[in-house]
Amino acid sequence: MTLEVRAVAELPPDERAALFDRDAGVAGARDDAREIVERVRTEGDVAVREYCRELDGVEVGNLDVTDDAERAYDAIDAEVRDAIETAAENVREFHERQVPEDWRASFGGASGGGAADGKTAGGDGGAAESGHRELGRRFRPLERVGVYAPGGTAAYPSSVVMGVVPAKVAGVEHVALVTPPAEEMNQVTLAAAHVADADRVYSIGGAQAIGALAYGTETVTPVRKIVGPGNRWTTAAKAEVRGDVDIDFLAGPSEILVLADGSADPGLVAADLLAQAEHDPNASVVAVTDDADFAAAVVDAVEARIDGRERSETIREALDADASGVLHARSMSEAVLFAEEYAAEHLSIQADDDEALLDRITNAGSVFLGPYTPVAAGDYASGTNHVLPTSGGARRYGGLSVDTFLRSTTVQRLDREGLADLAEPITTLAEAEGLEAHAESVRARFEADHTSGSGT
Ligand code: HSO
Ligand code: ZN
Repeated sequence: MTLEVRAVAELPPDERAALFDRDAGVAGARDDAREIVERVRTEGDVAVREYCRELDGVEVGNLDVTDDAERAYDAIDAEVRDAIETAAENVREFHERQVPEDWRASFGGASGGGAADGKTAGGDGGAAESGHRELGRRFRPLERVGVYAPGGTAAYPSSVVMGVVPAKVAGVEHVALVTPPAEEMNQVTLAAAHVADADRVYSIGGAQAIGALAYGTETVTPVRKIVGPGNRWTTAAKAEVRGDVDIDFLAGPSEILVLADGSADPGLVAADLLAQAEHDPNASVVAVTDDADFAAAVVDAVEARIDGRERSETIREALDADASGVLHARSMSEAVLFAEEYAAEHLSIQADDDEALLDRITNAGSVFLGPYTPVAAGDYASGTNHVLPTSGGARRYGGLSVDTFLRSTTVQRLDREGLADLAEPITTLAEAEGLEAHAESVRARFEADHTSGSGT
C-alpha cells in the first residue's frame, strides 16, 4: 500500500500529469475494433456469431433474447426486482423533468431588435409595432438508439436502467439493448431490460455489438445513436463508427474526486474512494483537502477498510496507481482550483460550506453534496444518471440525459413587415458574401408580380 499524503503545490510534473492525463485507453484497441466492426458490417450475423465464439467463448443460439428478459423478470429474487423497479422509477422521474417543451415566441417589434418571450412580445403589446418574426424550437426523439451494457464479471444491470430509461422518456420508439453473451446470461441484467422497457435485447458484446448496432445485421436493426459504457474494445469501436452513427462519448474507468475540509468524516470519504476503486484497477480515486491531519486520517481510514473487502485486490491496484492519491492543498481555494482542473466524473464535496464550494465549480460530471450523499446513491437509485464523462470530458460535455436522445429543429415565420425590417441587413450581408440570389429572394417578396425576376 503506497498511498501517502502529497502536497498539491509540490507535485512533480510527472505525478501531476498522471493525475490529469486519464484517458479512456482506447488508442491501443482501435485496430482490433476496426477489423471487428468491418467484418460485422460486411458479413452480418455470421461474423457476430463467430466473434461470440472466439472472443466470448459462447456458442450463441438466438442473438435476440428479448423474450428471455420477461422470463428473467419473473424468475429473479423479489428483492432485486423491487430494487430495479425503485431505481428505474427514480431515474424516470428525474429524467422526465428534463423533457424540453417545444416553444414559439415573437421577436422584433417597434424597437426593431431584441428578443422577448412569447408572453410579452407580439400580439397587441407595444405601441406602433412594426413587423414580427415568430421563431421557435421543437424537439423530436431519435427513432432508434442502441444502449450498451457491460457483461461478464462487470455486468451492470444499473447501466441498463441508466441508458434505456432516459431514451424511453425522450420518446425513442426503438431502444435496443446489447449485452455480452454468456452460457448463463445475467438474469438481473435481462430483468432490468424488461423493467426499463427495452424494445429489443441482443446477446452481443464488445466491438461486434457496436458494429451490429451501427450497420445492422440480419438480426439487428441499425440505430442512429449508440450510448453506454463498455470495455476498451467496445469504446474503441464507438470511436470507429462515430460519424456513421452518433455516439454519446468515450467513457473510461470510473473516477471520483473528493473535495473535503477538516469538518468531513475521514471514514466516509475513505468509503467513497473504495467504492469507486472496486470498479476497476484503472479507476482513479483522489481526495483533496486543506487539512493535513484530515488527509492523514483519510489515508489511515482507507488502509483500515480495504482488508476483507470482496474486491480488495482491485481496490489496492486502483489505489496504488499513479492516477490515485490523497492530496493536501494549502487552502480550499487551491483545492477548488485542483478540482476544476481535474474535471472529475464524480465530485463529492464534504465540507462545511459545500454550496459555496459548488458555486466555484464548473467542471464535474455529477456532484454529491454532504455526508449522506455517497456516490453509490447516484450509481444506483437517487435518479441521476451514472453514465458520465470521464477523463476530463466534463470540461466539454455532460452525462447521459434526455437531451442525448433528442434532436432540435428551429422553426420560423416572418410577416411582411417583419421581413421588411430585416431586408436591409439580409441583402447587405448577402451582397457582401457575393450571394446575389439570396438578396433577390428577399426583394422578390416586395415586387408586385412575384412571378417575374428582377432581370426580366
Ligand atoms: N460508478 C460507475 C457506475 C456504476 N456503479 C455501476 C455501480 N454500478 C460509473 O459511473
Ligand atoms: Zn460505481
